[in-house]
Amino acid sequence: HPQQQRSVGIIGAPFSKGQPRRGVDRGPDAIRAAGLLHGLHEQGCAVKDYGNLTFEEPPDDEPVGRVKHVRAVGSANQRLSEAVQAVKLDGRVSLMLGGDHSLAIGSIHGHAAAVGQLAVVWVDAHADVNTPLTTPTGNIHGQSMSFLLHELHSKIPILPNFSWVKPCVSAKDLVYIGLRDLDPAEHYTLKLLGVKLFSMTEVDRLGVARVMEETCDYLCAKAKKPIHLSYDIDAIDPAVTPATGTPAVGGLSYREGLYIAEHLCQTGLLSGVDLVEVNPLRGRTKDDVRSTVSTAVDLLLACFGRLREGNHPPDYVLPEP
Ligand code: 4U7
Ligand code: MN
Ligand code: MN
Ligand code: MN
Repeated sequence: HPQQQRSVGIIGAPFSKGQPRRGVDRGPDAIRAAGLLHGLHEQGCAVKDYGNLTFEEPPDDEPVGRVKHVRAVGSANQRLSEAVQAVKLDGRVSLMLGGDHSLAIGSIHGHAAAVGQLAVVWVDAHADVNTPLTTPTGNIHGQSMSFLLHELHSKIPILPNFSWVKPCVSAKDLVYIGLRDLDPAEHYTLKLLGVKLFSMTEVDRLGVARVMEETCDYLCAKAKKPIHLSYDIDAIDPAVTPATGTPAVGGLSYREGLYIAEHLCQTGLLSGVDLVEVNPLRGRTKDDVRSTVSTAVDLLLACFGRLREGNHPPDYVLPEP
């Protein structure tokens, strides 16, 4: 495969109110500071950085039932959805740097609003499919997919600042990879809807190469829909990426994580990417943070064409003596 010129639009989303720990809002700047743009340029991507979004703090954002910061999460995601739509209308692959994983609501909503039906690949230790009525924690970063799935529409209560959210993903167009920490209601839901999933058990059984082959066969069975990749850094083992809010032992290796990104890039169908839950204030040491952030950058470079076998520009010629 000759490498094609990829056009990327970066949106920073320094938002943390989908979960309780401070610091995840520093993810976008940490990932930029670790050389993301330089790396993308170097591998021949046309990059436009749309900068960081700013978010309002709605007054009196009291919990609604168990759910925390509903109004802030709702309005932040509405902004993000519009920003993603603008990137797609500019003809670029949208790259959303989080921020917590509640941001997938706006990112996927905006992506679908711009391009139509999507295939979603959700790489995460967690399924993030609690509804506002099943959430054990009240944190919306554990509920994002429930707002997006057509099949769960009737289970979602009316929430302030969420009226703009319309479900846009069918259960058959969703694949999970890396799962290992699900709540009972989430497991019930995924079985009820027949969602395709490759938990860490399947990664162990099949190996990552077969997981990716089966993922793409499954998603491309009928039509080649644009792919939205939502990558939670906690999918990777916390030995490699400890600086995250909800680490879970027994995760993907660095190599498995990269393979997923390389394979999805090679489909030529990647149209939107999220990289979320990098929290530079977590982790015990500076090296913990460095390793987490540089892994995030490596995953993203792989999403946009970097191969471990090496790359060269399409017009490369050997110098004549
Ligand atoms: B992340 C949890 F209860 N399931 O709902 C919840 F264990 O975006 C965790 O994947 C969610 O990091 C983790 O709060 C959300 C919990
Ligand atoms: Mn997540
Ligand atoms: Mn997670
Ligand atoms: Mn997490």
